[in-house]
Amino acid sequence: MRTIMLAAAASLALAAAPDRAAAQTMLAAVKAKGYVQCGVNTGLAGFSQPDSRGQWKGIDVDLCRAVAAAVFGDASKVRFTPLTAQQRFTALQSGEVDVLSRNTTWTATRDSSLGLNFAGVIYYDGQGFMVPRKLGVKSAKQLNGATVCVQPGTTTELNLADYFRANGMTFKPVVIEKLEEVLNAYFAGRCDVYTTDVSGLVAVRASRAPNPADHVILPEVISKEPLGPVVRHGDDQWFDIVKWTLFALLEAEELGLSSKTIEQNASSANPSIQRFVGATGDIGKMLGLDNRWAFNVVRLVGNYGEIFDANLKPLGFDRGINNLWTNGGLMYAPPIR
Ligand SMILES: N[C@@H](CCC(=O)N[C@@H](CS)C(=O)NCC(=O)O)C(=O)O
Repeated sequence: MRTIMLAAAASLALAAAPDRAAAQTMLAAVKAKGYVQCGVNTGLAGFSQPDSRGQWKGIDVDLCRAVAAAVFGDASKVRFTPLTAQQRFTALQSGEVDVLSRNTTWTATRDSSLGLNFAGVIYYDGQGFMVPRKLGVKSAKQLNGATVCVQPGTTTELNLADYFRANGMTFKPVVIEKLEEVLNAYFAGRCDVYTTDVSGLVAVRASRAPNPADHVILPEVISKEPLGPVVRHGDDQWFDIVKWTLFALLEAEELGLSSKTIEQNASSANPSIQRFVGATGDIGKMLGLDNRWAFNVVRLVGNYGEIFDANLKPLGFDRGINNLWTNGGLMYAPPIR
């Protein structure tokens, strides 16, 4: 009896083995092709947008570059796939991209039934409304009957309906997939209101409005929009790599390590810094990476504060709740040990 059961277990193990052997890990696949394929926004200032030389810039882009730095010790080993809100999840599910880093809100549905894992939060946001100043609107509560421009496949569309229903108001949605076209519609006056994440409103007003002062962002923030990088279900090691790369950006800021100082500080006696730069411990190895993974992230891309200041500060963003927890914000990395 025992022999039969053992034999049965062995044949089961044998049957399962070819599958396991055939399935290449994400890390192995990324290393084999030589770059990280990263899904980004089609063009949102401060988050991901090509500059005049065609170089992608923004905090979401820098997260992709940081993953490349962690994996390859080279932040340039990354390619970008611009995706609309509606295209993004299919692109990740189908394997067209290895990571999606595109102002995407962490929700229960996306994290479960869409087959995805959120690696954390790179920017805590909330949804708001922008209106032309000349309408004289002071509060979202005055928007009853308004025509509202919105992009499909977003949490924005869902929150918009909830908010108007909850406040006993009606609205006429103008739903347009492409960012360029939805903005053209709003700036041409085809809608009274443009709604998206407040970060999107600030970025769009600063970078696309013919005259930014002609538009006001209303005071109401109607939702929670924790934005962060996403991977597919099914490869925990890759999930860990993206998650800890994001944490490394935060931890570096907390430890006072920046792209400018990390080489000098690498010899610091501080045990947390020693572990961070890979002088002690085997954190990199545990992730399947070089022990200098986090050192490379900061040396080549910077810490979270540097990335924020380079990309978002010039557009008028302040740190607010995106400050480190030690400065009264929500940004907090678990211990790298
Ligand atoms: N955070 C929301 C909204 C994300 C979103 O797609 N926002 C629009 C408006 S700012 C956008 O980024 N559009 C750019 C594009 O379609 O490329 C979500 O995850 O659903």
